[in-house]
Amino acid sequence: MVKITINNKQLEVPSDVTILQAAKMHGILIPNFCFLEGVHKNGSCRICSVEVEGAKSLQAACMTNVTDGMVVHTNTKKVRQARKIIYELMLSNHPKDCLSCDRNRHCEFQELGEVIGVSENPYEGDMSIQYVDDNNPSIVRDLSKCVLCRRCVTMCNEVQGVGILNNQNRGFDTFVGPSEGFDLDGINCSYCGQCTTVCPVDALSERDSINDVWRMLHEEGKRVIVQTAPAVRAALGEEFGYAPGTLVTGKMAAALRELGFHDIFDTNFAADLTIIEEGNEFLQRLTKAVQHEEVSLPMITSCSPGWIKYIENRFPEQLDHLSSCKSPHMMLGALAKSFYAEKIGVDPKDIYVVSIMPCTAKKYEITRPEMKDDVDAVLTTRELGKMIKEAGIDFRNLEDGEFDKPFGISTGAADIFGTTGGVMEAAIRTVFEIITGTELPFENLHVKPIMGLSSIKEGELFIEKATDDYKAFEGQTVKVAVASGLTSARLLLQQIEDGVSPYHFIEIMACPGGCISGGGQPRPTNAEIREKRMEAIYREDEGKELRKSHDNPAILKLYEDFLGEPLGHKSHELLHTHYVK
Ligand code: HC1
Repeated sequence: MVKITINNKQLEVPSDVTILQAAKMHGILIPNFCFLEGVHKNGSCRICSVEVEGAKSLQAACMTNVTDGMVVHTNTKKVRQARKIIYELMLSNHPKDCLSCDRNRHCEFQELGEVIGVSENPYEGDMSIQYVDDNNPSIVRDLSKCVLCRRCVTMCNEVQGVGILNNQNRGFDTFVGPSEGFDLDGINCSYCGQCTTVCPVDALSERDSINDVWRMLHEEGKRVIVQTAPAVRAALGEEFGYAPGTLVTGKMAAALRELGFHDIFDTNFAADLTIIEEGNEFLQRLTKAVQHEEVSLPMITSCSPGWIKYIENRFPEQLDHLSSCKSPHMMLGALAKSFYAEKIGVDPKDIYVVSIMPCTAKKYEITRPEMKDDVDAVLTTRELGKMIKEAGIDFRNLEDGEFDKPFGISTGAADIFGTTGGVMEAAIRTVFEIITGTELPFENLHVKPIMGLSSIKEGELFIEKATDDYKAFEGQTVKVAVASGLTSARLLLQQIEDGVSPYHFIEIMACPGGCISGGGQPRPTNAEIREKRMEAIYREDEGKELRKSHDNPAILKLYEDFLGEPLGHKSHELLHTHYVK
C-alpha cells in the first residue's frame, strides 16, 4: 500500500494501481474516455488528464501509476481547461447529426460532453476521413463518426489477438482500420463484433437487419418464425433498464408475440439437439481413437461462427478437428423449413426464419454458402431491444409469455450454452451417461473445473466402468478444454498444430466469456456484467425440471417421427455441414 493525496484527501491505496483506479476506489470520479476496464492501457485521448505536483505537464490518470507521497489534483482550472480543449478538438471532427444517429442518447461521447460542460463546437473547417465500410454482412464501420479513441484497436489486438484494426496514417489523415485501405471483408476479420461493444460512438456497429424483418412481418402470406439464443434472455433486460443478470425469458417471448412473429421458438431446443448430434460424433471419434484408427482429435465445437471464421483464416489445415454440426440456430432454421413446414402445411419458400442472437458473426454465418437458406435474418440483442421500442411495447409491464411447441421445449443443458464452458458441460452430462449407463444426480450436474470466466479451463473425466458398447473406454481418461476469446483459441490451436495437445474434446467460443458477452449484446459489457449474466444463465439451468439434453421429450419425439437416429441420413442432410478452405 502507498499513501497519496487526491484533492486534499489523504488516501491509502495499493501500490500497483493507476491514479484513475486509486481515485475510483475512493469515490473520486475522473472523466475518462479511451480507457477500457480490465484491458491493457491505451492512453490515447488524454481526457483523464490530472495535475500531479512536481510533474512538468498534466498526466493521464489512466496511464500513470501511483507512488508513495504523490499529490494529485483532478479538478483545477488548468485541468478543466485542458479537458475542454481536448473534447472540443474531438468534437470539431465529429458529425453533428446526433438526432439521427443510432447511438443518440446511448453515446459515450455525448455523455462526456455533458460531464465536461461542452455543448457547442467552437471550431469550423474541413473534417478528416469520411468513409463507410459496409461491404460485409456483419459490421458497419463509419469513419466519419470515429473519434480515434482506439478502444477497438485495444480490443482487436490485446483481447482478441486478431490484429486487423490499427492506427493508420498520421495527422489529419489518421484513421483506424485495416492496413492498405482494405475493408473488413478484404482481410481476416472474424466478425466477432467485440469492437462494436467497446466503440463509444456509432463508428462500429452491427449491420442493421431491423427493416428487413419489419418488411417480412408486414408481408402477406409470409410465415415469420423467430428463435432466441440462450444468452439473449440474460441480457435483453439491460436495454430496458433492468440490472445486469436479470432474466427476462417470459417478457422476451411476450414481446416477440406482440411484434407479430407467428411462431416463437427457442434456439435452446436446437442446443439440446446439438448435444445429441455432437455428443454422438465425439463418441464415434473417441471409439476410433481407442481402436487406434486414424481420426481427428481433439474434436472442437463449431457453434461460434466468429471462431469458425478465425480457424478458417488462421489455421485452415486444422479444420477437420471441427465438429461437423451446424450451430444450433442453423439447425433450427433447417428443421423449420423441412419438418415443421410439412407439419403445418406451408411451402418452405413462404417461411422466413429470424434468429435473435447475441452475436454479430451470426449475421455472416447465415450467408455462408454451405447453409445459406437455413436462416433468413439475424437480429442482435441490441436490435431486438430497438424493435421493441419502435413498436411502443411497454416491455417492463408485459405479462410473461411462453415459447411455442415443438421447438420451444428445452432443458437446462441448453441454457448453459450461453456461457463459456456450457456447451462442454452439457455434452458431458449426456456423453457420461451414454458411456457409463449410470445416471448423474440432478443436484450435482455442474462440472466445476470448467465453470467460470477464466479464458482457458480444463477438466478430466476418468471412465471407471462403461456399458458393453463402450467397454474399450474403461480405464481411460477423457481430457477436455474450454477457451473463450480468440487469443485463448489461438493457444489451443497452436498446441494442436505442434502435435502436443493433450485434449480429446475442446469447446471454443470467439467472445471472452462466451455468448453472454457476444458482439451484439447490450453495451456496456465488462467483467462485472459478464459475471452477472453468467450467474443468470446458471440460475435458468438450475430452475429447470429437465437438465440433460437427452431427456428433452421434444427431441426424443423428433428422432422418433422424423430424424430417425443421431448422425443418421436425415441428420447429415439437415444438421451437419463440412468446412473446407
Ligand atoms: Fe450462442 Fe449458440 S450458444 S453460439 O454461443 O451454440 O450467438 O447465446 O445462440 O446457434 O444455442 C450465440 C448464444 C447461440 C447457436 C446456441
